[in-house]
Amino acid sequence: MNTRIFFTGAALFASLLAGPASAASHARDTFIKEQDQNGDGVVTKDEYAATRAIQFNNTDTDKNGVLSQAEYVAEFKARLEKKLLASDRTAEKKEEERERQMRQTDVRFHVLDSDKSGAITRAEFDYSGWRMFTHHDTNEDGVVSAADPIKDDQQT
Ligand SMILES: [Ca+2]
Ligand SMILES: [Ca+2]
Ligand SMILES: [Ca+2]
Repeated sequence: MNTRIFFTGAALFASLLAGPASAASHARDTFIKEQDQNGDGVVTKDEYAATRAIQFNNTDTDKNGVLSQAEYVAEFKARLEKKLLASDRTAEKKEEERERQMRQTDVRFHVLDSDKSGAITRAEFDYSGWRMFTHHDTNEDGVVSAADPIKDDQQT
């Protein structure tokens, strides 16, 4: 197996899932900020599994056990609108950002829906989540923290 190709592919996949990071904060730090529930700066596997489960259940608004594209997009849009509300960018810039992000969200949905069934199952959701976790846990100690060295291919 060609590990270099694997890591490049994994990084691409993870950056697609994580979405664009602002210049000021790195994708790893954004990940920690969003997933660190007890605020100790460290994301453990248990903590991550717990927040992912909550996120899945909150997104699955009709509670049928899978995420439709509409549910997935709605969940992301709600978070995006909150971020845009807090941003001091002009209305025009916000609209540009909204359009760009929503396009990317559609792309992400189809990446996550790996068997192209039209919905994200819990297994597909968990798989992408662990891909992201291991992507950020570069020192492979089972937690994501500031101690994880940032790889060159993670700069986006
Ligand atoms: Ca934590
Ligand atoms: Ca659903
Ligand atoms: Ca680590």
